[in-house]
Amino acid sequence: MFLSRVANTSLIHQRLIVSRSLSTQAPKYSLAISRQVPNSLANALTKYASAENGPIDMDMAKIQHENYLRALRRLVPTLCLPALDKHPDCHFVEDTVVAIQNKAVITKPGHPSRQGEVETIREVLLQLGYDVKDMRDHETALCDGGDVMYTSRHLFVGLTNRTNQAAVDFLSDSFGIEAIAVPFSDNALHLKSIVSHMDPTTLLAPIGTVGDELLKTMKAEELGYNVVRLPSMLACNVVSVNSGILAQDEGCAESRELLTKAASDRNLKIEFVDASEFAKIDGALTCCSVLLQI
Ligand code: CIR
Repeated sequence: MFLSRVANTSLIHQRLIVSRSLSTQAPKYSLAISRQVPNSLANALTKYASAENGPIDMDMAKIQHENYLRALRRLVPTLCLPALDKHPDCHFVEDTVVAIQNKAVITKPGHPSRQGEVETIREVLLQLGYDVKDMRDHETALCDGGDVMYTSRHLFVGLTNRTNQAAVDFLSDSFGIEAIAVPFSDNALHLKSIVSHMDPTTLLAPIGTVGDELLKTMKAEELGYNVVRLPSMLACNVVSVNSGILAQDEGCAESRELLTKAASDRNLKIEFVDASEFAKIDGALTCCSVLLQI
């Protein structure tokens, strides 16, 4: 009893310390991790993408992934791990880990076919000297990293078909940051399929009720976020790294124009990459890398 009270007090204290250090400064990333596209990609999971997009074009997917890596490497050195052909979604590395400063939580992805992807990521993070916690040690927690958005000011976690409340608690305890759970209607795969951040005070969200509802649930306005609204939901998923933005070249000229202006207003370089093959399997841009501050 006494010990557990001491443990609780120290946890609260730890959280307060971390909360005080949350800042509006964008983090400096020193490394990104990605993974090659597996030859089994055609068997990747898909639920939300329109069937009209047609089947995966394997050659095009590999070209798009290479272009993504080339663009990312202009912003941060990027390690590309070998593909795991047994796991058709393995290059969506974002779902396997959440890393903040020197701490990392290896997730237990919400779909069983993805759970075997995490072990190699854990090994890499241990090699890099990370303080690693493993969600697989928890009985019930499930989480895809695509549901976790850390803006440097807040840690938002979408409650979806892939991520549950036990994971929110696990992340809060592991990072010493009170995570904000964001209940979610079943209209996209992950939180970051709908909203992402350009910098610590700017969010991107789609115009329309899906965006309106999500921003309200996140209390984005009360928490002091400026929101850039775009006509295309796919365009709202950007990788924000080291004064640069990787955005999707997904055919919506108005979204492209609004993003270009928003980036220039914030002194951020912006580069557009085509990820249309990944959109066919519910993937976007953030999902293809994990950003690290080692
Ligand atoms: C899946 O359903 O798990 C994959 N086909 C897509 C994962 C995309 N990940 C992400 O946006 N973080």
